Amino acid sequence: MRIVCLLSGSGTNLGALIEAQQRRQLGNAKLVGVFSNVLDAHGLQRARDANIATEALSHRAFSTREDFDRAVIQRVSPWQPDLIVLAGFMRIMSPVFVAHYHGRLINIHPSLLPKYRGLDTHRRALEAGDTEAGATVHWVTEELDGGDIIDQIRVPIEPNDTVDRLRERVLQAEHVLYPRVIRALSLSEKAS
Ligand code: NHR
Ligand code: GAR
Repeated sequence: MRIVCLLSGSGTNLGALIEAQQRRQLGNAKLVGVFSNVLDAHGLQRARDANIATEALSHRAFSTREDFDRAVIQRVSPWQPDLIVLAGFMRIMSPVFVAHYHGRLINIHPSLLPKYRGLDTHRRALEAGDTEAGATVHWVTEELDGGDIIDQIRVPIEPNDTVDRLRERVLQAEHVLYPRVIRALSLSEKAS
């Protein structure tokens, strides 16, 4: 199963996937390409260090979301992905992109969906007085963070938590969850 990762920043989730692959813990999945909309994203360097092909294209160079999405498809399609994984990818994709990769596109989101779609999830969980937070892997549809849930991981919220501490604890949990989900998907697909 050929995996392409889209990211915008640090790429610690990509790092966890690379490590899982090196430990032979990613089932039949193989990372074949990494794309970023941020030209100097640290995640691109992680990919290069692991000898994974990279492409980058700034959304700022495009006047519409659809034009950007079509350009992303052009960069990504030569890699022939069976699965595209969003990992800290910060651009909402238009229906052009979602339809093209329908059923092959997943995201990791830092909340226990359906709670807290969108951004600023940790602050919202703390302000609500929640006792647990977590992360969710879901299929990507046109509805932001609204596609079917594949798997979740729960993280306790501690009495004197801050946004930064909670974010870090959820991120550590994501590094367990994402490799687990991708391994399971790769093993449930035939002829991968
Ligand atoms: N695209 C679609 N169509 N559907 C989803 O469910 C998506 C998606 C693209 C990304 C990740 C998501 C998250 O996990 C994701 C899910 C970006 C924003 C956002 O508001 C919101 C949610 C997510 C990703 N982005 C702003 C935008 O205008 C830019 C914000 C910024 O650059 O900092 O695209 O949370
Ligand atoms: C992760 O917590 C991920 O769930 C979140 O950004 C972080 C990326 O970390 N995604 C979003 O908020 C998407 N809007 P990473 O770059 O270190 O993998």
